[in-house]
Amino acid sequence: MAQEAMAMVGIDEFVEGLKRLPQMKSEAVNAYLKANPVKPETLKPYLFFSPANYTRNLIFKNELFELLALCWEVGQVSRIHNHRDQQCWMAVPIGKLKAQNFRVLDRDAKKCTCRLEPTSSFLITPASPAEVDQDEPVHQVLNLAEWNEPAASLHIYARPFNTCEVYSLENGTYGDVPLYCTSEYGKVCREEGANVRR
Ligand code: 2CO
Ligand code: FE2
Repeated sequence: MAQEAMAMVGIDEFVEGLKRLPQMKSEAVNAYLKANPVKPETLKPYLFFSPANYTRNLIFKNELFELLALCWEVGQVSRIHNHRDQQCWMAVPIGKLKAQNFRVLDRDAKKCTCRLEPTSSFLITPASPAEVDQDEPVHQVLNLAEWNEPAASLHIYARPFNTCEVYSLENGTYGDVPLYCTSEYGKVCREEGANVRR
C-alpha cells in the first residue's frame, strides 16, 4: 500500500498545536505526536550540547504542560528516575534513544532503600514517539555509544515538574533531586552553559 509522506512541522507550529489540544490526555497527545513530526532544523535555537551531561532546554511552559528539548551526546544517559506521577511523552527528531523501564519491587521510605528490576525496553525514533508508562513510571533513557550519533528529543510533561526521584541500582537507594534547565526559551541560564556548543 502506498504510504503518504508525513508532513513535518516547525517547532513553533508544533507548540501552537499542542496548546490547542482540548486535553493533555494519553490518546490525544500520542496521536498528535505521531501526526506532527518536528523538522529538526527548527530546533536549532534550543539545542545546547554539553560534554558533561545531557542538557534540558525549555521551549514552552504553561500551567498545563511544559515542552523541553533534551540534547544527548554520544553515550549520554539519564539516571534511573520517575516523573512525580506526571504524564510524559517523548519524540526524537534527531538520532534515536533507548528507553528502559524498571519495576520497583519494594521500597523503604524511611531508609530510602529500594529494589528494582529492569522490565521492558524500546526505541524512540523520529517515526515512533512514545509515552512513559503510567503504571510503571520508573525508567532510564539512553543514547547508546554504539550508535555513535548525538540525539535531540522533545519531552512533554503534563503537568510541569521540577524535582524527581532518582534510583541507584548499585546501592539499592533512592532520593529526590532537583531538575535544572541549561537554557530557557533559547537563552543559556546555567553556569555549565558556558561549556555547551550548539
Ligand atoms: N525525564 C528526564 C528529564 O526530564 C529525561 S528522561 O525522559 O523522560 O531530565
Ligand atoms: Fe524521564
